[in-house]
Amino acid sequence: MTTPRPRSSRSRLITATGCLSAAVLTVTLAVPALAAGSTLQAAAAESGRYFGTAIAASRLSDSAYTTIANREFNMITAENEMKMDALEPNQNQFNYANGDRIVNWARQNGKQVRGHALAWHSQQPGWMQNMSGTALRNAMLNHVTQVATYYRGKIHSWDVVNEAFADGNSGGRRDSNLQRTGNDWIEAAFRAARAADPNAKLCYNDYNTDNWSHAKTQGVYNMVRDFKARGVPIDCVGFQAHFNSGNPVPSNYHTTLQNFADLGVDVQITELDIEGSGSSQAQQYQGVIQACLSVARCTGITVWGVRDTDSWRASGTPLLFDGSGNKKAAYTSVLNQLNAGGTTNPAHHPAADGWGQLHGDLLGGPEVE
Ligand code: G2I
Repeated sequence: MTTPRPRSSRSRLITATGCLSAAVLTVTLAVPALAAGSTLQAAAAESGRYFGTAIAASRLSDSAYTTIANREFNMITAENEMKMDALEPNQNQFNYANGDRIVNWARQNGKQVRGHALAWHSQQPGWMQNMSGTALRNAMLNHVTQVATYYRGKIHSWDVVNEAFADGNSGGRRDSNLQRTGNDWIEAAFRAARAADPNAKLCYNDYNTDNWSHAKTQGVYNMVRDFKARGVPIDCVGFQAHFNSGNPVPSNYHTTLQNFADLGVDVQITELDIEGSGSSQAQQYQGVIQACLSVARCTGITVWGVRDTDSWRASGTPLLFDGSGNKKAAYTSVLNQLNAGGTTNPAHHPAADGWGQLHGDLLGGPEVE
C-alpha cells in the first residue's frame, strides 16, 4: 500500500522565488499545517471531491447508522426511494414522502444529494411496465419533468438515465419498453431534465462500464461522445462499480475514467462496493480510489451503503464498516488513499466553495516540506 503523504503536525513551507531588478528575492511563507482528513468526507475534500453513501429511509431511525453516515459522508443517494416506482406509484400521482425523508435528512446535516434515478427500465411502477409507444414516452417524460421540477434546487446531480446499455459483446442498447419507444429516448430524457432543473448536473449511470476494453464501455463512450457533439445536455457519467471476484476492479480503470473525462464530462464512482474481506478487499478499494484521484474530473465517490449488513448483497460483506459499525481494513485503505492526495478537482477547488480546506496548493509554486 502507498504510504500517505505526511500532512499532519508540521507547518508546510512554500517558497516563492522572484526577481527584483538585479536582486533575487526569496520569500518563505509558513502556512497552516494541513491535518490529514480523519473521516472519508474530510479526506476527499482535501482534493475538492465528495465522498458519499446510499441511504435507506427505513434506517434513519437507527442511530448507530446515522452516526456513521453523518460523520463520514457528504453526498447522499436514496438507495430506492427516488426510483420511478417509489415516486409515481399511480400514474400522475406522486408520493415524495420517503424521498423527502432522505433529502431532508441530508440537507439538515449539511450534505448534498445525488438523485437516483429519473428513467430506468427496472423498478418501474406496474402501470408503466404495461405501456408502450407514444404513451410510454410521454409518461416517462412527464415523470422526469415532474420529479426534477419538484426537487429543483435540492439536487447536486441526477442519474437521468440508468443502465440503458446491454451486457455482453454487442456494445448496443439494452432491450426494454423504453428503448422500444425509439433510440432517442435517452436524449429526450436529458433534455426534459435540463428544462426542469437547469442547475443540476445531469448524468448517465451504468454498471460493467469500468473496463475500457469491454464493448459496453465503448457503447456508452460513443453515446456520450455523440451527445457532446450534438449538444445534448449531459454533464457527467456515473460508474456504479459493483465489484466481486467475477467482476474485479480492472487494471485499466484510470484509462476508462480519463477517456470519458476527456469528452468534457465529469465522472463519478456512484455505487461502489467490492465483495470480499481483509487485505485483498482493502487493496481493491485502494485501486478504485487511486484511479478516481488520478483523474481531475473524477469529482466524487459514493459507496453503496454504510455497513455490510445494510448492503443489497450483505453476504458478500462489500462495504467499509462491519455490521457492528467497526471500520474495516478497507475503510483504512480508502482513508489513507484519499489522504495520499492526487489531482485536484478543478470545479471544486478548495478556494472556490468551501468544500475543501485551505492548503498550500492554493499558493502554487514549489513546495518544500
Ligand atoms: O442492484 C444494485 C444497484 C444497481 N444499480 C442501481 C441501483 O439502484 C441498485 O440498487 C439496488 C438496491 O440496493 C436494492 O435495495 O436496487 C435494487 C432494486 O431496485 C434494490 O432492491 C430492492 C428489492 O428488489 C425490493 O424487493 C425491495 O423492496 O430493494 C427494495 C427495498 O428494500
